[in-house]
Amino acid sequence: MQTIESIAQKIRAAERISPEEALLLWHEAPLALLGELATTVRYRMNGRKLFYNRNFHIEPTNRCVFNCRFCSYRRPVDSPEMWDYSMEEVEAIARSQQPKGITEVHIVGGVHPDHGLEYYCEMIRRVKKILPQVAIKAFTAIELSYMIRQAGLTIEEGLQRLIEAGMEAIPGGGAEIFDEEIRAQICPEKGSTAEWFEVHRTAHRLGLHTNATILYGHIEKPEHRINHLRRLRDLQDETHGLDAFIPLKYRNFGNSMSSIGEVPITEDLRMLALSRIFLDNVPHIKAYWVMYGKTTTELALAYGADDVDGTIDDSTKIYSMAGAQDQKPVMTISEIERMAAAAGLTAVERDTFYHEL
Ligand code: V47
Repeated sequence: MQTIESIAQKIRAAERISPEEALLLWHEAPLALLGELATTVRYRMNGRKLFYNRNFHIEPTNRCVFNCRFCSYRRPVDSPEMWDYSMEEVEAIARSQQPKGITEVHIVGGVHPDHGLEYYCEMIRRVKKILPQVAIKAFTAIELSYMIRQAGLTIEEGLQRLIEAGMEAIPGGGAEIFDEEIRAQICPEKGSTAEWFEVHRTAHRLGLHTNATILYGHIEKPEHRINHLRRLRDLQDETHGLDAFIPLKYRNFGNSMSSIGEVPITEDLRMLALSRIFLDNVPHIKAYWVMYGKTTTELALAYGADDVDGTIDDSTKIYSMAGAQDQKPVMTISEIERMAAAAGLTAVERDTFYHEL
């Protein structure tokens, strides 16, 4: 019979664990042991480096054809809180970042009913013209799938056009939870799990690097989380195109699932540690500080995370609207360096592709 100690030995010996073993760890391993094992794997894969980048977000609109139950960001077209930036406003945001040594812009927003593929190619071209040195990581797989299908193209043809316009990487959003039954309850209209995988698999074939996320801490159970990780590990065995995995904790302010509440920090740490242990083929685990807040992010560094995302410069609203502590999210390089030092790590600036700068 399998014991926690025999599974721990496998992890220490760099052997892969099964979904059943991961589930046993989830339910029965002491949190401190998970921290120790995740840290062993993290040192093996990333040494004592803590990665970060200089980045900002552009969120062109919060109009969306979908109405995900967990989303605090979407607004209907007639709401005074709805925004839909013009191309000139997007350009002005890009221009405001010119002097800051930024290396990445992350562009995501709602799935707008009227803006098509060509509109977004034009947006990428204009941002790239203003910030030629900056890598464009743009659009969740769900936004991409929608705009490409609306244009009557295959995913491959649509991605090719975006790549020609200047898109260089795809963020991990839109994954939510891959289990189809849970997904149908929290985001019934949204693009499917199969669509998410089709976009990422095709992107990897075309040479794009992508990230993956999970939205956890709502109505799903530990087995759904492990199954989500298992599907990603299988994809990565096949394509090797995922750079980072980002567990996203469900934040409950201002959306129609608010009554569910939020899971405790101990569960965040379990999620991070099991992600690091299970995804033995994904190089980086990102503790997205904007979503966790800075204190939990610091704890995350003892549970497998080797990346905290970036400086952000108060450019994203998705999490402040969902109840995150930092209503104006900004992280300075010296804050990141202090956080790294407190964890016995060295802060390393990276670009979008994890080249050290
Ligand atoms: O897909 C929306 C999530 C995601 C809530 O790839 C929520 O580097 C919690 O994917 N509570 C978009 N989460 C953000 C995202 C992301 C963020 C940072 C870095 C990267 C990357 C990707 O935000 C959505 C959804 O899963 N989300 N509402 C909420 N109330």
